[in-house]
Amino acid sequence: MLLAILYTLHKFPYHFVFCSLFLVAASITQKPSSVTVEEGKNVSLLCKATGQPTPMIKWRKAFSHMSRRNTAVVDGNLTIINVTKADAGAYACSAKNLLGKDSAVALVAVTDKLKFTLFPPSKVVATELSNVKLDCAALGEKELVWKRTSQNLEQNYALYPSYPNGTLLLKNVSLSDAGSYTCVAKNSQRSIEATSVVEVETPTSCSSIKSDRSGSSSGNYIIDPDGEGGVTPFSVYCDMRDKGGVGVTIIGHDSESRTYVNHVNPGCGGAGCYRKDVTYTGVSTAQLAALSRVSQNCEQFIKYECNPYSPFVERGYAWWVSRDGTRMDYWGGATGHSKMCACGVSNSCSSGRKCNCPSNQGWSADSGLLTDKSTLPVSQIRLGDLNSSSEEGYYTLGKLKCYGQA
Ligand SMILES: [Ca+2]
Ligand SMILES: [Ca+2]
Repeated sequence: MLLAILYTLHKFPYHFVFCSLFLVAASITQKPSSVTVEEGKNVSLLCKATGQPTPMIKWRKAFSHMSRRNTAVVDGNLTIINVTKADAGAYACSAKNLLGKDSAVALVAVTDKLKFTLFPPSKVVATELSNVKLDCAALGEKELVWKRTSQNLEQNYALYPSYPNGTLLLKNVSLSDAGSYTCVAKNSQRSIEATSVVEVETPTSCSSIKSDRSGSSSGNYIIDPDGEGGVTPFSVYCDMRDKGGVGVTIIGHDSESRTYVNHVNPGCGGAGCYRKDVTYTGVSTAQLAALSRVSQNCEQFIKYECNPYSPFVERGYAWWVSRDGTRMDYWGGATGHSKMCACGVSNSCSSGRKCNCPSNQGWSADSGLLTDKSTLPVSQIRLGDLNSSSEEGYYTLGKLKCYGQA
């Protein structure tokens, strides 16, 4: 009988055999697919076969022995648990019965366990216009992208790293760049995430701009000395070369030119009869006070040139008014000494007194820097008296300069 079957098999197509004898050679109906699997995970390779009699399914690994430690074959499917690099390779499934044999091969590639090797900082506080670098590196990743979540945007969107190692560079950040940035590392099966919250602040002064970005050039910038809330941000000129390049905030005003006063204009009598209010360009007193608080130093140049007959600070005929409205009875360079000018402090006045003005030797001048940042800037200049043809002078008030970080 068996001989007859074998003879028939040899001579006729299988379908004929199936039809006539219900015997069929083993044939694989589901071939295993090649897979990439992460180290530590489990993987199953499927293999199904038909045939009569029911084929036996066996697995083997090409070019090496299949580990018995972490593999199992159940219902013809091969499962490898807790995959290691050593499990990578080609796996062959073979189905066999007495009428024949069929086989199929699948490749198992093993990748490193997906994990971050470098996390981005969880929070970054950046000054406007500075660059923000968010580092991120992962092992076992197939792709690394950054996802942006902004308060102003409805949808997240992907940003590709600026550097091959996964670092995202945000250049010249503005307030709209504030938000969450999520580094997403993916392999073929899953992804992992790490998030950085970026806060963007307006710089507090030109010195803060310079310390954040040493290469900043002189020009107009927006600053907000007291940060969020409080006074509104305002525009200033930053001189990035003055004072050793520390970054000097400069505020101009409407009384910068050297101004002549005499008996015609203003032509007034009495101590401090002439008053000149000083208006700072586009800046409120509160904003100036905030700037002085965050600055290590503030200064303002002040000068008076007088003829021999004009009474001055020493006799209480001239003074300046602080930003909060207080009368200040000293002149530039005297750092608060009552009724004094710079030459009075150094004991070098031409008159031999506390100020050069007025001098019986002709025209003279008193000048110097006001440096008490708690009282600056000058809000008003008071001069007098100027009602006779012999009384005349010129006053000059410099821009407010603040520098250094308090
Ligand atoms: Ca503010
Ligand atoms: Ca007079």
